[in-house]
Amino acid sequence: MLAPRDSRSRESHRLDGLWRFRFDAGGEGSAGRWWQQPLPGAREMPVPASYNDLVTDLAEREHVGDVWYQRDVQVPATWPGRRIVLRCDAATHRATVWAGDVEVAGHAGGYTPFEADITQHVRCGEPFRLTIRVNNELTTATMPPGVISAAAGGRRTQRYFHDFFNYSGLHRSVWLQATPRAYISDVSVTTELDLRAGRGQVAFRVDVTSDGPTSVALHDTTGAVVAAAAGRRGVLTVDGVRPWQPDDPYLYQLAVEHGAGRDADQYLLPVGIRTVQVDAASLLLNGTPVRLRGFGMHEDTALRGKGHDDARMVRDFALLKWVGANSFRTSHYPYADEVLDYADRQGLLVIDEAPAVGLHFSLGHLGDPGARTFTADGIGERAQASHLAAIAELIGRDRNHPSVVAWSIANEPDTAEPAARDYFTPLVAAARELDPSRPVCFANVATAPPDLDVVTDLFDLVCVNRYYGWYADTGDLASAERHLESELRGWARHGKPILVTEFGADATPGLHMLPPAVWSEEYQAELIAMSLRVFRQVPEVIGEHVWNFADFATAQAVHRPGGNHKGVFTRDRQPKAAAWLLRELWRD
Ligand code: BDP
Repeated sequence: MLAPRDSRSRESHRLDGLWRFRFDAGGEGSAGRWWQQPLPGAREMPVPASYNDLVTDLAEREHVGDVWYQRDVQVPATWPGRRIVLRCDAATHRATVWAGDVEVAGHAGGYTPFEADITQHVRCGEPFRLTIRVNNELTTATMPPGVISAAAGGRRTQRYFHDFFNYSGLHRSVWLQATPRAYISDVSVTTELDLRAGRGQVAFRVDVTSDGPTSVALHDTTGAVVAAAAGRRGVLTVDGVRPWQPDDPYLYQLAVEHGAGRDADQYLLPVGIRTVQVDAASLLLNGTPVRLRGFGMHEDTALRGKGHDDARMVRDFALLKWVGANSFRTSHYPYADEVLDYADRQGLLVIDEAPAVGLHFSLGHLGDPGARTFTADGIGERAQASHLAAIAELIGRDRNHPSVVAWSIANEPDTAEPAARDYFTPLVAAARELDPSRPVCFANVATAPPDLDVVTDLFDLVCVNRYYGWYADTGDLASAERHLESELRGWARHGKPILVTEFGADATPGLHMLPPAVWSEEYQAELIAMSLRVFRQVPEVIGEHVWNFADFATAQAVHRPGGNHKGVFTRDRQPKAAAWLLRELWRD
């Protein structure tokens, strides 16, 4: 799906701000057809934001079920004859949308956009009532999964198997857009490089909704056309190419035109020309081995929760650069479009992850000992269908970003369970078919070491999350060092690049201990230093992503005081001791 980008023929307005809002624990709104009137008993709530940390009542903060958002939207008087589209960047986790009295869209999946053509349901120059019902229930049919049970007082509680708070609401912008009636519905590009010849190639495919001429022109940053072609498919050759690379994230602009005269549509797509390949145990960017330094992150801040915030994003990227990181994983769901666009411009490398987390019903404090995951009533066919849709939406949204170097299709599934193989085989095949140009990976869990894991051979990279020195060998870094190295050598037998996608320790900011002990800033720093030492001993290890970039909110749990404190930055984005250490170790 094409992101909103204004052009000669396209105009878009963010509908951000305060909306009318109401909780609906009993599901009265659907029966009472709340979309047909100004929302009864409404308060105001900001969009984009999670609503959870803006309320003062626990039942509301941890509400399970529907909430309603509503506002009036003025349609510009200048839009007659245009196609008018309503787009929602993220409604977590499921939404139904009404324009006036008419239901125009429904969508499942909390971190990817959806849109509706509302041309027939609105009048130019007049306002209409926009209503969005958002539901945050997680079940064994959703990604991520969860289980709902009844609690005292008729309240329902939501259990889930992932370690971040189930923030809910309209987390990203809602848009009103206008395009020509006959329009460009999709564009995809893949790029190749012949560095010796100084030549790049951009293979393009354009989908349109009507007959008529289609053409593309690639512009450099001065606006000069460096290559052009007619038609909906083809390959542009760029002589004297300036490749996209982390220290020079050069972006061309592909101008796609469809149709003729006043009604022609134009879509403008930033394009970075670069290649990504796996060669034996190396990850090659533009033909050269690249070592990944960075973090698993979260979209998480005080008050806004998972609401997208440009201010947070700019600070996060400034800290990534300050600490010497070159990459991050969008753990554990697709991040806002704005983040991927910014990564393209900043030269950060991204492992882009599907929202498939918590597919492990016996894991640690979140699971039940001995529980099986991949069963008909558990993560079975319904979950697999949602997972497949989530992968398709992730790749459909992000495949044109040069910053994205791999797809991660799950975090810590129980891949020691034999049934995991049948579950994952079609998902990996689908990811490859949707995008043959990037490696596919998943983040392996500690309970599925090399001798128990049943799926790793299906993937291109070996990504492992390991907590030696924290959940295992707690407080004993000498044993942790031995065990970490020995396990990584076990993974090296696959002959593929190994990326350690998680390792780390909680640290309470301001807690200092000599000798270092768990929860102190010193222990977190020492564990990270030890881990980096080990990674440098194992040639197949091509990168390290510390867990986590910053402290973040989780569900209430006895060992999560105010959340997870494995951040090397605090939740308000200030450095702990480990951040200073990484800055020493990572900066070239
Ligand atoms: C891993 C998960 C991550 C958790 C982390 C932890 O992938 O989401 O937050 O452990 O326990 O199991 O801190």
